[in-house]
Amino acid sequence: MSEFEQKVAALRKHHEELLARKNEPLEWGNGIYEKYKNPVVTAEHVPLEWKYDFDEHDNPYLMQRIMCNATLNAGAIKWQGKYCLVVRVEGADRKSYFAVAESENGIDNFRFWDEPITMPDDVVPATNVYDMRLTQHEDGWIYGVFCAERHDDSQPGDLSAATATAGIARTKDLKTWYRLPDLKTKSQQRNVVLHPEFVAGQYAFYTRPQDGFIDTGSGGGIGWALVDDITHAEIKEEKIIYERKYHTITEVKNGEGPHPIKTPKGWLHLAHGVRATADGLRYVLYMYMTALDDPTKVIARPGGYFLVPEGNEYYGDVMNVAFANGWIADEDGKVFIYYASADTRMHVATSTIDKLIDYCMNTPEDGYYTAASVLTINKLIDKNRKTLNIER
Ligand code: M1P
Repeated sequence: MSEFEQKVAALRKHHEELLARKNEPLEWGNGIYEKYKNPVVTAEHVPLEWKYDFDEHDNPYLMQRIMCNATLNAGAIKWQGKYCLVVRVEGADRKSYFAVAESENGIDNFRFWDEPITMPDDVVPATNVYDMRLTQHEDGWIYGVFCAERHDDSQPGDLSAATATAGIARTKDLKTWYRLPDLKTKSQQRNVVLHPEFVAGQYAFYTRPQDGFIDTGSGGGIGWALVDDITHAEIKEEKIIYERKYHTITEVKNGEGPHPIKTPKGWLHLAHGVRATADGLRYVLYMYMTALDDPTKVIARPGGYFLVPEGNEYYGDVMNVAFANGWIADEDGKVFIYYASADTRMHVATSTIDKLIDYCMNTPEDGYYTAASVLTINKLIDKNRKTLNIER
């Protein structure tokens, strides 16, 4: 074997060891979900053929020709019995693209399909696309709704000026995608999600109106809008269903995660909330529930965050960020929550429908004042005194 061939063999062995690595739940969580020891998809998981030129003549040093920066913010779907993530893969050139990684058990051994998704760009071309929410809609299509970013040409001197719009594509097999015109709205939009069912005979979207590319400004929170024609989707009226609030985890902004899961007790929602700190923005995940007969009516609003970056999850491209736009609910009630940490890598946390409903229904609401928080804690202490027969 030549030296080059030996290097290739060692590289492939190292890569295969990473892909085949078993994952284990971490001990001592919060009882609501279990986090796992290893991330499920990292930049190292990307197929070697996407990075290296294996022709010894052209690449004698076996260098990476196309480096990969991060794998994050994946949409998720159970597809033909496999747990599939449509991962936002970000290259060293800062461009994101979508690629499917699948696993048999949802917690380890994720492997990318041979090629990334070639998303048609036959509408107004976008500079960057990311954060796809997948929805198996009752109309029979699987939809991918994602952020399409373009330079804001109304500000020619500002190279950071951009616009965020919701791109829409659909597929029957996650391989061939058909692009539909972008969602037409009055404001910019990110974190737009398609509800899986028709509502009043129309397509329903969760939205996140925003004044600028980063700032939500007057955009009050997670919105909701109905659209009659998905092939020319236009939002005329939008109402806020989960508002931002002062001194909470959603003070700066919030956004719907994946589409909600239907349960006998209501729709289970996963979202992210953002607040400002001296060290920059902090992104955390939170949950809420809405009524089965009215997905805009909030029926459970557990206070505070549900999941935050911990330990190594803090570190990466954008520190202090937990973000989720994909989860999978199995027939047996197990739920796989896929979240990215620090805009860098993908993780899984597992729970069940019953536990998540219990969490939503029985976690005290935010009272919006310190005094209310202390009162809530004291109530629990008193209850425990009675339960445990402890004298005051
Ligand atoms: O960097 C954190 C996140 O920032 C944006 O989310 P939002 O629109 O809520 O601010 C997105 O760019 C997201 O991709 C990113 O993870």
